[in-house]
Amino acid sequence: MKEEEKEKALLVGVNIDYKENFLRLMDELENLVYACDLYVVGREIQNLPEVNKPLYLGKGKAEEIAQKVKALDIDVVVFNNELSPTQLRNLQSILDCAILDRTSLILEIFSKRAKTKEAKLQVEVAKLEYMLPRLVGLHSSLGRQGGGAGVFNKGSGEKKLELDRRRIEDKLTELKSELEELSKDRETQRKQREESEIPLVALVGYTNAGKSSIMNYMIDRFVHDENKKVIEEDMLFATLETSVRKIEIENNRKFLLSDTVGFISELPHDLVKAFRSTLEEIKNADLLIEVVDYSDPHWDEHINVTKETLEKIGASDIPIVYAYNKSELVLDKLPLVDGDEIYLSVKENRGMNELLDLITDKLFSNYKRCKMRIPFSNGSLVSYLNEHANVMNTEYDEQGTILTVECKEAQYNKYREYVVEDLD
Ligand SMILES: Nc1nc2c(ncn2[C@@H]2O[C@H](COP(=O)(O)OP(=O)(O)OP(=O)(O)O)[C@@H](O)[C@H]2O)c(=O)[nH]1
Ligand SMILES: [Mg+2]
Repeated sequence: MKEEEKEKALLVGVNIDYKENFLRLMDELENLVYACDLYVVGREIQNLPEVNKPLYLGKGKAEEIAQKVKALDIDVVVFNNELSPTQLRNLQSILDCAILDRTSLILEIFSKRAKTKEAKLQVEVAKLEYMLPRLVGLHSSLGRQGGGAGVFNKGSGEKKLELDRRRIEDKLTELKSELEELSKDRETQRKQREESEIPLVALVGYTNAGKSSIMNYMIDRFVHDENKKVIEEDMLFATLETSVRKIEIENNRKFLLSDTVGFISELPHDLVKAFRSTLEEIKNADLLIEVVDYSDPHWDEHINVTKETLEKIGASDIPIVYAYNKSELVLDKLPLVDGDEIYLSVKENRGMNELLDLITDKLFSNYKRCKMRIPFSNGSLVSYLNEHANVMNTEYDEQGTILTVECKEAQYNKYREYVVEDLD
């Protein structure tokens, strides 16, 4: 979309007690606004010792902004925090234009990007949950496609409140049960995966860090199927769904790799709740690859946010490998490996072998390596092991198939009778 065609947005933030990371959050808000296809015309910042409860801002400041909205013909005012229902209502009557807060902005982006049925449902649930307590302030309509929150409608302030709480609640119940059905399918898939005993590795991290780029690198190198590739793009929240791919590297070693939604500071609670089943994939991983955009001066903040989000979804006990990506922009010497941390660049294909070494080391170091001789009469075990363990070599003698295999301890114990040589 051309800039002049975009709706015009004014950013507003209250800096309480001169918070250190305030400007960073405002910059991030600006990126979110761009990701929402709006055009930023300016920023208004007020320093306050605390938020003015009924109005978020001071009254004078709010009126000043209202004049600016008129003078500059601004379509939407975007607030840096989540507004309470009262604040939203009061601001609406003073500003008389569309209002978004950080939460509804993120919801709006998610709703534009959602492609799969599940993602669409999840976003819609989160939007309705957000709307419910704010009905009076929003003057919204459910009639728009996808049940949009309607906060975008210019002049929506004059619109009559068309929706009652009851209708939203009914709709929520309906959507949630649809989601429940979908998440059952996902659960079945997950069980099958678990039974397959192939380890699951999940890419996690802040939005735009390069998770999908790493996923695509692995697909290019090991899957050789363009159709299996995922979207990677220079914008916040390019990925909204979970994709899982089976990656088979040398020695017949294999693992499942999942790529999913990125995190951001103050990710709306309702959204995290609604995306529970999408994020579930992370919870079940054997290993996390946390991708960090090391060229971003605030990379350490991003690590904190990721840590908090992982805690929220119950995934904080899983071992992590840190992949400091985009390092070519800030470091001369690449790659650099330091324990479980690696500085690399997917874009320049530097450090990817080292990353794979780290992953395989983490995944398979406690596997048992041995040679098994399996009688020809038990051909099904040979295929089982090929599917569910890492068969590194296959030979035959007159008594049966001899597999050089790397497998879980449980598998080793179960098929011990066939072991002819331990290799560890
Ligand atoms: N300079 C540089 N850019 C990179 C590198 N890796 C990825 N990128 C770029 O970073 C942007 C984001 O990459 P993605 O892979 O889509 O990031 P993501 O973590 O999946 O992002 P979300 O899905 O939005 O959470 C893209 O424009 C990539 O081309 C790298 O090593 N160096
Ligand atoms: Mg992505």
